[in-house]
Amino acid sequence: MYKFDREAYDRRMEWYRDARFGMFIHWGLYAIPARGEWVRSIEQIPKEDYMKYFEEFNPVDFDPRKWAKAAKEAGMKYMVLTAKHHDGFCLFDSQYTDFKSTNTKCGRDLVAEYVDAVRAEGLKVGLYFSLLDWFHDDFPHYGDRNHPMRNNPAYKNDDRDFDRYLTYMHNQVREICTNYGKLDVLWFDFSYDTLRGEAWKATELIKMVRKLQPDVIIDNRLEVSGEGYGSLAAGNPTPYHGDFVSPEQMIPPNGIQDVNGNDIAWESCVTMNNHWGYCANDHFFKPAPMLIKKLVECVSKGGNLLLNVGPDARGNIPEESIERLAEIGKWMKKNGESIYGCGKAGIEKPDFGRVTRHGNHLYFHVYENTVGPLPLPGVKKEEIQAIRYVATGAEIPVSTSWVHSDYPTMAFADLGEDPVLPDGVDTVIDVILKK
Ligand code: H79
Repeated sequence: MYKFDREAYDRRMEWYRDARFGMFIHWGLYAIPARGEWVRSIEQIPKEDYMKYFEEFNPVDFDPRKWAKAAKEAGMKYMVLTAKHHDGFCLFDSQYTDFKSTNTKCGRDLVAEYVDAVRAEGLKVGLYFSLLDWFHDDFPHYGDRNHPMRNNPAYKNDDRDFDRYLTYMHNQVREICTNYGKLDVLWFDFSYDTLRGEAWKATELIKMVRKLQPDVIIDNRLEVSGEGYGSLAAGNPTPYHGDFVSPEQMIPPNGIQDVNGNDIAWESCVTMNNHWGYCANDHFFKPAPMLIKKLVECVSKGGNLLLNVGPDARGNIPEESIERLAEIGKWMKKNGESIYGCGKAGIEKPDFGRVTRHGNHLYFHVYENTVGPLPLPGVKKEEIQAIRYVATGAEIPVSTSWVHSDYPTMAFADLGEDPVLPDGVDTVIDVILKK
């Protein structure tokens, strides 16, 4: 019988809850076709044809120190790199396959260089590992709804040995948990149809992972895909429940609660444009102020944001992403206090923006000017010790204006003439409550 160890859980989750902001990196052979990481499946490309990217792969600009610096400068506290995505190509030197970066022109163990670089910048190290493997002959082909060969009867599943695939998959997980030092996050992706939980021999897998990496934080996708909450939320935790819920390309409207109504840990993974892997023709990047608002939204709902970049075939993070990371970083330097270690405010969301909280500090993110003094819903005048701008520490008076004499208990802040631009994220105020 599995028993959920709340104490061990809270201990290993502490840094992760405080961090709030991480970088996701989708990178592999698919950077060469440059149509996203699902290209082999979407275009139903046979293995032989996909091999041309393996022959070509040579990321001459690969420099994970640059990636880690960009993440750190953006105010991110952890990074998660696709050690292997669904196409099965390994960025690490696996002894169980030839389909790996060390066998390409580049000849390097890219995961090894990555983990060193991330640690050198003082960030937490995460690896993504795909449960699907479209390269492995024993993974379901024909009839599997995600597989590139799903419609081709020449790839019937009859003589496949899925157990052999599981041995392979478990062996590779052992490798990444053994050969790259202490891992902070392990991001499995993903379960679907009958392929979930014990179909992956998940109890055995997790037992091994926990033995090798006792404190690693694991997502919930050994039992669900992006839309599911998993067994921890359902109140009947399996041994492989994972440590956080992993909504994909969405921010949960009210955060995420378990069956008892208690808030639980989650992390939204979100792309900057509309693809995870590098996509040459996707220039629709969310503007930096929008990304900052998404981060604030996650924190105000008690979650993390894992923001993705997709480096190109040479190993460079796209210029659009670099620009946005820098702009976010500028904001984080000034206002990070309202993000790190913060969570739900526990008060109603105001019309003009959002609120995060750390202890007796309520951080009001003011996205647009109010007409008249700024209402602080849920805050009484007599509770306030002081109000300060987060960026400068400058004092903000509690309003004494007659215009809100109808609100004897709710406090208002007097921002005076300070203009907030319609797209603004630069007005963050700290309402310090008396202890
Ligand atoms: O690694 C990223 C994705 O490749 C993987 N998880 C994130 C973190 C993933 N995203 N979605 N899915 C897995 C589920 C499958 C979605 C699909 Fe589709 C819808 C596959 C085919 C249609 C999205 C749209 C992917 C290709 C087109």
